[in-house]
Amino acid sequence: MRLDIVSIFPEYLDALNISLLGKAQEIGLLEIDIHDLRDHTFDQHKTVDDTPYGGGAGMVMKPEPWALALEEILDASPVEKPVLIVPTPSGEVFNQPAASELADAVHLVFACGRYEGIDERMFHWAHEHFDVRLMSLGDYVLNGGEVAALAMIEAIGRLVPGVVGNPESLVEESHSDDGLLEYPVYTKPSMWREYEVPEILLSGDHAKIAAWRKEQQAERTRTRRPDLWTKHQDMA
Ligand code: 6GU
Repeated sequence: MRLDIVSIFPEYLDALNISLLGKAQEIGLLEIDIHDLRDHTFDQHKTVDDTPYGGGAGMVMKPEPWALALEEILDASPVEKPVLIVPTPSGEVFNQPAASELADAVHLVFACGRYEGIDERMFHWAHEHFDVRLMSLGDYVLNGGEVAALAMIEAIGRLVPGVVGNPESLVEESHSDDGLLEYPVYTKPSMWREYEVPEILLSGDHAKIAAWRKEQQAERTRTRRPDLWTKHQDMA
């Protein structure tokens, strides 16, 4: 999978070079390129924003540097119409099904905006060249799209075949198919600071252990995420 990210703070994306995604790049499963939006400006101050028409607080990102940066990426794209993800709190919710769908893409481009957003005309232009997806991590506000892009890229990247060494670790996890949260896990020692591991996990009875874990998942989901619990019950 190929990923291009455009930002005025390219250093934010340095984290993509460590751990699992860093390794995935080394072995050629992911090709990630970071682009500095300011490289597509021509004035002394590398201006990327201006005051909003109609007034109001904050600054708006100018459309031209975005179009130039994205055109350069389009020219090198392996596909006709890449996916353009624009992280924004006013987008559709990014969740595990979205990550799973996007993990099938050949080329993803992230446009990380700052300030009060990007001039709306950039989106009209972008729709002609990209499959544009405005996506939000949830109902809270970050200062810009960089941290959100990091989160989305990690969620998507780990679903690309080969990125996670043991594909079984993708199966039994929160927000996977059954819609339940993960069960609690324990490791050695069996007694730690007077806290014991639940006896059933030491029993060797795999059917009982599986049943106990399911109960734990149900109880956790019911108490922590009543919204998911309702959905899970509707599924059954
Ligand atoms: Cl995707 N971007 C920003 N700026 N804030 C957010 C977000 C995204 N998701 C939640 N809050």
